[in-house]
Amino acid sequence: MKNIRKNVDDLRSQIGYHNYRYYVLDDPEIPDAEYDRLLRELQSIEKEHPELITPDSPTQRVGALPLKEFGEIKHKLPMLSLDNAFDEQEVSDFDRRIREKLGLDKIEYTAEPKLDGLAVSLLYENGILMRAATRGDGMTGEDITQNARTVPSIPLRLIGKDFPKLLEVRGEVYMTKKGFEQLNERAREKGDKEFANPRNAAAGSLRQLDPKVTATRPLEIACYSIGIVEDGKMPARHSLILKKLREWGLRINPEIKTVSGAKGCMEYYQVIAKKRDGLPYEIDGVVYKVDSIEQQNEMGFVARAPRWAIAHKFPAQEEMTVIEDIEIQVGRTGALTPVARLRPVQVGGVTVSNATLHNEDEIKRKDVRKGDTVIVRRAGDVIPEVVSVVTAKRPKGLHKFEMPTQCPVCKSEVEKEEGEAVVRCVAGLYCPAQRKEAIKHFASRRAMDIEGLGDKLVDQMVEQGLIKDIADLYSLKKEQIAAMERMGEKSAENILKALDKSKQTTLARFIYALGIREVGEATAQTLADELGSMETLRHATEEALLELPDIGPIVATHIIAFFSEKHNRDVITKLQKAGVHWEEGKTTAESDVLKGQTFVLTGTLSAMTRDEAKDRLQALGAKVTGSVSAKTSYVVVGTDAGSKLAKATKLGVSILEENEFLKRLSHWEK
Ligand code: I6G
Repeated sequence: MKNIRKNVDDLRSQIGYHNYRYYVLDDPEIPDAEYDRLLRELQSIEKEHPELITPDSPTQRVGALPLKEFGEIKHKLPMLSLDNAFDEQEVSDFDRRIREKLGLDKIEYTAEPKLDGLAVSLLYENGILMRAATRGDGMTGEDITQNARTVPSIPLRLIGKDFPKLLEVRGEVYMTKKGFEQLNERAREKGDKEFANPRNAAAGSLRQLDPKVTATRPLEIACYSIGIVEDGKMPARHSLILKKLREWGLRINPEIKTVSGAKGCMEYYQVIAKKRDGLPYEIDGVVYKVDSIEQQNEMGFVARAPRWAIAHKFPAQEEMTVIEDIEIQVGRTGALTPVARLRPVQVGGVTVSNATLHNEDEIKRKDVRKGDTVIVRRAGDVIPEVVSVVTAKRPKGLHKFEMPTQCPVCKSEVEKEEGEAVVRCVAGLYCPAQRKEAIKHFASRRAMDIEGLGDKLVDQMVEQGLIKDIADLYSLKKEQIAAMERMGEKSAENILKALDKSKQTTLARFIYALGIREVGEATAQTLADELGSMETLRHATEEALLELPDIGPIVATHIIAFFSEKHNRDVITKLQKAGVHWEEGKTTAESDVLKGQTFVLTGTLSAMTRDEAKDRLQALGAKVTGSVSAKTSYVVVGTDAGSKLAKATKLGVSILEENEFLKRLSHWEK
């Protein structure tokens, strides 16, 4: 029996250690299968010897019965809130107040991202998790002990020996963006209600009466401070306390940094703001805390917030407004996209008056109606979207939205392909909306690069019947262009020059410019490199296309469909007759030093734009794509690289920082 007890203790320590490697250090030592084996071994011994089961055993995370309601827990020390700063001035004022009160010139702060989750308190007695509570009203929270036990990154037992006998740890329980997407996808599949955002999903999951439900939710914790401490010593600086917590197996945020003065705080804010979209979790600001605990004590508290900490919030990304209308836009490929015309509202410092509603399924799922009050969200550079309807504010008598059964522009039929959410106008280039978009794409910088031929000009030319297809561009007369709104003789001349210049192009650009569905720049480059001429592409069979690298059945089908239309073949001939030409031959690259190598560019480069870098790499025979996969040869990273860098690291893809990239580029170009 003694041996069995020892074996059980051993297994628990090993599992605890591997949990620590995985969740805290983010550096697992053993494969998942080996971890599962250890856990199964422990489970099997505990099954034979139930008397050896203890509440802190890693097998006991889930098991408690559903509750009728949560019990209450009175916090031994109140769980305070934080004051907010909304701009640099308020951060400066915060720093000045502290310097003045302490009579110091410079203050050291610990800065960390403010995660958008739910604040919790974890109480460890002799290193064992005894109790977990929500913040509640700051004085009394809900007893969520059984639910907290199911969160894998919350240790049931601390590592080491030097922790205080009683230790309260505070932190944020949150859901990653990916976990949230997956949870909502599952909900969608089952027809359940989806969560509006990761914060609600985390709060809803942690406040489930049945711990078995919580256990299925992808929750994580980041610890950020301590509460009550008895019988034990803690370091004298906040940053060192966090380091200690980490040693004991508690997860802290990897972005935490100690900075100096208000200037250091602002710099940190800028760095995190730039990283924000690439972080795997949502944050709504950063928190600065005076690092010295002695200084914190001297500062004390005001009302319910410490004077030694502040949350520097990012501008709100979500606001409420009213949908004044729902319009349908027809895109280049005929896709009908419903767009909400909004009562203009400031979101994160930008006026938003339009938001995408994606497609018919999304509108139905959210039940968005004209006249509804809605939450709009703007994140990073992406198009603002309608997140949800505030149903409590819905006026009586609003009609459900119906997707049109005809193209709103050309009145042709619309169709929905099997398995697709998108409804499309079937008229192709006969539809003026698709024609406009096709011409804009043809003229765009990465395609034929016709400088000065902007969207508004193309709209007018199509509306006035001046151009019916892309080839008509090359027979435009100066007077015709000059007669357009906001155009004159000089600008018309410039456009004619730009049109003339665009006639000399490359096969890859030309293929891309045609706007064949699913044929982006990288695919166009492959087709040009591999097939070498327009003639070969025009006559390529599906089998021949499928032989080419990275061309799958969907792309192949679209290419075949494009060339089977007489209209498309005629336009190409017309363009060639107008003088559009390129050098034919198996590769458009000037050299093949990098043939077979695939690059991804991410972040901001200082020596050149990403487009320039792309052109130079392509000239060396490399392929440049937008997403990282195991097949990527190199990821070139500039400043503020986000998720692509993270993915490259995870997949073990070679990373080239700008300096190294420039060195190699000049070597390859020699
Ligand atoms: O609500 C909070 C979020 C994050 C906090 C907090 C925090 O530190 C990163 N820190 C304190 C001291 C408090 N609330 C009261």
